[in-house]
Amino acid sequence: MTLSKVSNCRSRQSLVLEKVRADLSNRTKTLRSLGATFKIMDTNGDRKIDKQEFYWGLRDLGCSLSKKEAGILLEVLDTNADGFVNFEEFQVGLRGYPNATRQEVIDRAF
Ligand SMILES: [Ca+2]
Ligand SMILES: [Ca+2]
Repeated sequence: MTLSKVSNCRSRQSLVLEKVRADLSNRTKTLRSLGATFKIMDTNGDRKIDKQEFYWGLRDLGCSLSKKEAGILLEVLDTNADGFVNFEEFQVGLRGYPNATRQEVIDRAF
């Protein structure tokens, strides 16, 4: 029972992530558009996305998740577990790991 619950939860996480990746695919093609998307979601401009910003930001971008789903996804993306998604976590979550060249571009852009 417990085991199947855990695996259901895991597959739900990846389903939600796949949905968001698909819905945002046009916005994650280039680093520039990904950065713009991040800035749209970061409404208070502190360079990290909290739960509220994440939920409403995704809705604004046409990707409607429930608050619960948005919360699950934020936890998936929040790899350092500080409760926020920073740009690096956002980028890694939606595109995969940055290579060295991309990281340099990010360092210069932010
Ligand atoms: Ca913010
Ligand atoms: Ca984080």
